[in-house]
Amino acid sequence: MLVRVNPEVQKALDENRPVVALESTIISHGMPYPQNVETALAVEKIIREHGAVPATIGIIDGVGVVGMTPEEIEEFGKRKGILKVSRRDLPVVMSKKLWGATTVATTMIFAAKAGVEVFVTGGIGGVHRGAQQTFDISADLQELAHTNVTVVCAGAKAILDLPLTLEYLETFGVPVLGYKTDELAAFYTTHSGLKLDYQMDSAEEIAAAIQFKREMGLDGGILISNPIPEEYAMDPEEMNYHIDKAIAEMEEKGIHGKDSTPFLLATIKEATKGKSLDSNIQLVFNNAKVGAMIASEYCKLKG
Ligand code: PSU
Ligand code: MN
Repeated sequence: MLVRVNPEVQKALDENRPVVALESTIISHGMPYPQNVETALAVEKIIREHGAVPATIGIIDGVGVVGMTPEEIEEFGKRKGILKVSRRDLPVVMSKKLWGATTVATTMIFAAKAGVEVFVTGGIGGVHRGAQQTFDISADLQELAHTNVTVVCAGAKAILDLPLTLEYLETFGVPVLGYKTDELAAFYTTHSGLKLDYQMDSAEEIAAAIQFKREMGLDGGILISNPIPEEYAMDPEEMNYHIDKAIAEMEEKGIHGKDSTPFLLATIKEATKGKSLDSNIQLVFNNAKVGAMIASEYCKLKG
């Protein structure tokens, strides 16, 4: 078996009711226990309250699970040694029947396989600062280029080179739509200073754009940039200070490849004494609301 779809999720899909996919790297590598499990379960609740069925995705004994049970989510939050699995890791983790946390890229892969159009996360991977030398560009961006899933995020962290990330997405034909703003969101902060070409003011407008992309056969994802609510946003100057320090420490320690993102996230979390964790949780909640609304509108258009 390659993919196991939760019966409740399958039933919703069969009846053209809204489903929202969620990733598991944010659980196993993005937040500490027990906040990771509490957040994952609270996000699912918000999605239900907004009329959609949540489908948290992860790999259990080599099988892609679309719609983990609360017990499975709890286990994901606690268990040691769960691998961070992006596209290139997938064949090995499946053949060895391991547990794996799905990144944005692999969550998109399983969501698309199951027929889930909308996926909610916190931040996506992107072009890292210094990528001109290191070639460190997240596989998330290539997945957005090719796989038919709409990803709702709060932009990307300034650990990345945001202008280059936008250039990359443009080259690969990925629409980036600002929800109620025409500025790219920067995860902890509302403002990135980067202008987006398109502002969308309702879930209905976004659903229509998704439908045209699908009907035209323009394969690939759509990225929705939904800024963190102002009251939970962090001070950009303080964040940039911590980010620069974390990047310097990473270079000093020679950390690279798939360990870069988790290292930077953990270091920044330490440096802000958990303040960043609160923001992180709130922005995911906010994305869950918007994602459920988009999934609902898209079902109406299809139906
Ligand atoms: N950015 C965040 N939080 C995260 C991640 C990124 O702010 O948890 C995770 C996501 O799962 C994303 C992955 O898909 O890191 C990107 O890792 P990499 O840069 O190695 O592709
Ligand atoms: Mn990388």
